[in-house]
Amino acid sequence: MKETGFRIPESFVAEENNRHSALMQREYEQLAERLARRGIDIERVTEEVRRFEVAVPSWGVGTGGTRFARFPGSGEPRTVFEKLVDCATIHQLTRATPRVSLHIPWDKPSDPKELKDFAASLGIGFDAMNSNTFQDQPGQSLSYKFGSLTHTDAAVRTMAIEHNIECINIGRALGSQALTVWIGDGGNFPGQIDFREALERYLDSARSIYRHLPEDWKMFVEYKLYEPAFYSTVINDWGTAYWVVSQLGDKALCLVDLGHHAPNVNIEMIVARLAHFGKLGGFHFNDSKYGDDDLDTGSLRPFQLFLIFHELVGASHRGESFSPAYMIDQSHNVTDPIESLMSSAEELQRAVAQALLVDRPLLKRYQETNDAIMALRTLKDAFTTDVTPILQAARVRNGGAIDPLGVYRASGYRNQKAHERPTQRGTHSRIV
Ligand SMILES: [Mn+2]
Repeated sequence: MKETGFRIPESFVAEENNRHSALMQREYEQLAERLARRGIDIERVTEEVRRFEVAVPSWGVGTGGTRFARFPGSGEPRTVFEKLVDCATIHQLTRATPRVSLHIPWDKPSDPKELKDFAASLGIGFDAMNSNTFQDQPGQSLSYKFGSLTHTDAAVRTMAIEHNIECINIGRALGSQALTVWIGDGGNFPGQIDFREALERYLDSARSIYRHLPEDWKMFVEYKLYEPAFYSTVINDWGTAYWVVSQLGDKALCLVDLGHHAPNVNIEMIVARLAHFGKLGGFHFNDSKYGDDDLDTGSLRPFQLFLIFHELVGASHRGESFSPAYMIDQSHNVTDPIESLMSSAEELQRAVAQALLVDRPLLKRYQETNDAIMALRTLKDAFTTDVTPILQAARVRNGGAIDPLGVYRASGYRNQKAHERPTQRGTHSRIV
């Protein structure tokens, strides 16, 4: 078994929790009283938050970078094993991230069984597999420069299909149950691509992958407005993705990456539509100011995140049987990636808790009487409630830290890793 190096001792987490537990308990009781006056049972909310889980991306624990440069931090993971140790630390303190979303070939295991056992020894598992046909790998016989699953050359399409099937096979060995497909295919000039034929080729290729999907697997089709194709992208929006997954079959679903839309797009309504149509597969969470997904989840638009979870809670109240896969997909350029991922998991739990506080019967009445201002007020009453004590209680009850960031910093984890991991070999950390 591979070495884990330094791990934060559980006794250290317990000691840190002890210092905060009296205050936490008092604030939890105060919030319980306030919520009870609104007819809300705090315990019901806390238990829901305890059940919320989000996957972290293997590529997210290294410093990302931009098109211009990458400034590595100290103690960055150099291997997939070291990445798993960092992911396990995030889960140890937050108890909200029990699975890792793996990227192939950046994190291709030489022995999937060994990697699975190592992850299990750390108390974590594997979420959706991510294929990569948007860049060429060393020694690759053909190039993806002009596309992959939609390439005009059938030989390139076959290579891309086979790579996706390889991802499924590795994922099966690891215990994963989903494949996320994102392609960069598209055109950079008007006239370069025949829009219709490119999409038809995508569907043909996707069908070949879908045929290899195990019975208990899902295939997520991820769309993105632009980049690297700056004029036209083949799978550019939710409508196109919806058409594709509808053609493929029941196991194919749409994946919503929050950063993959034009500015100001109403993402919460896209979420409502996909849930309505039974084709919402999952999320890549992040935040964005312009046209990319480089900001931490909830760092800029927490209200939008709340509105998305408000739609999800609404869908589950209607009894619709769906369980979206929640994953974080963000690049960390100036922060310690572990701190960013822990904070992002907490912001997601916060949005879940706030969404559970919405007085839905009241909102319904305001909608039916067309009272717009009171409808907004009903949402804002939930959104502006400080649910921090609920998040703290949920973490402690799950065995995590009251203050994950505080414990992480006090533990000296990063300094320990800086000693253990002295060399900086090419850590792949991009956004997809
Ligand atoms: Mn993504």
